[in-house]
Amino acid sequence: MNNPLFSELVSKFDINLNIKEIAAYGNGHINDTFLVKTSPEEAPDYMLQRKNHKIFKDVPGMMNNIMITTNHIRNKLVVSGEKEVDRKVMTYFPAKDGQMFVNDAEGNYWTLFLFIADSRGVESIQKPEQAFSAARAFGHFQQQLADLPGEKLIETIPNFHNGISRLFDFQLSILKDIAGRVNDTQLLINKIIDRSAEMTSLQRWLDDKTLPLRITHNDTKINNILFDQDNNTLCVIDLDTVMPGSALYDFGDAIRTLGNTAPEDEPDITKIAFNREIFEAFAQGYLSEAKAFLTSMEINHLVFSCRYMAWEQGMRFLTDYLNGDAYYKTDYKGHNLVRAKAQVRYLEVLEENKEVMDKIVSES
Ligand code: ADP
Ligand code: GN1
Ligand code: MG
Repeated sequence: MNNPLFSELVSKFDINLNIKEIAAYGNGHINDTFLVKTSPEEAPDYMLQRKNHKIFKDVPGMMNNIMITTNHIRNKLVVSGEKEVDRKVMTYFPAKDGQMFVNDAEGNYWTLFLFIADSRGVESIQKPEQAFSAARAFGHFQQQLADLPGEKLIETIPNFHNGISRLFDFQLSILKDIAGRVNDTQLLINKIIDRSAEMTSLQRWLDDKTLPLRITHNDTKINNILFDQDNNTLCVIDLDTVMPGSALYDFGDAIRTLGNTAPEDEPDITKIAFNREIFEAFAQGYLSEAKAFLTSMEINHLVFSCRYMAWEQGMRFLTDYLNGDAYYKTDYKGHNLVRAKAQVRYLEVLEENKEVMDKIVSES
């Protein structure tokens, strides 16, 4: 695909590129990502990404967050003598007008960043060693940001992981029932509501400061980390949701995809089981980095956080289904319902494995 519109957008960035080809890339649920291949062959490639401004309502603020975060990490990498800085942190490029994005005629926001060569994102992990290094990378990312004052960052999506406000939105979608889907999903709705008193406690602990607010990634799905060809982790990507949050969100969200033997949208829920080995490796890798700065309250709730994130995500998918599929990209009719059912089943699986998970964390 060599759409002249894309080339024109790229030309507005403050960088001279010899474009060979621009093609759609990746399978994120939110943004639209394109790989900009350049010539000669050995020249770096880039990614052109349309940020979803319906979801991220303040794209300039979000890009400011990303620049503060990446500059902070970059400085640390330079000071530590890292040789491959541009492979260990994302590099965004400014437009010719100095802004970190370019607007098109329809008011969309486009950004340009360096494509990290010889890297790959994965949708699932089979090897415990890979889970260990992914966990270390997420833990290390939190640690790199531990001394960055949180008030510098905006909330790119307000109340993103706030269980109380997510529950409110869910209840609103049930009341409105705009797509007429409540009747058929009542059982699933009940499973979520039944757990709400326990699950909303995470937000209450943040509100009363029993849990500390840190700078967290907030979207630690396994495909938001890049590996090299030898399965070493390179870089944490998809920084749109980096903002103040709980360390528990990042641990729990990673286990949401990693601890599950099936994909998050598995239609056959009998395939959903707990991947004990991967969980163990992840807990060990994460704690090898994070034990140094986590409070005992956080460590004691790592297992709870896995259930919390599955509950929250199941509720978010179901809310979107009830709202007529307005938020997540879907591949087929009913995709969000399949996702919601799979998350709730995974939540039950996590409940069944609570003791074994507690034991692993206490021994890690
Ligand atoms: P989304 O928010 O839609 O998930 P991402 O920012 O995660 O979008 O990008 C989509 C995919 O593009 C990622 O899963 C990853 O495979 C790839 N990707 C993103 N950033 C880079 C990068 N800097 N270098 C190489 N690949 C990348
Ligand atoms: C979205 O952008 P992506 O695909 O990495 C979502 C996450 C969800 C995830 C579920 C900004 O992540 O919160 O956990 O889908 N991102 C946003 O797969 O809502
Ligand atoms: Mg992503």
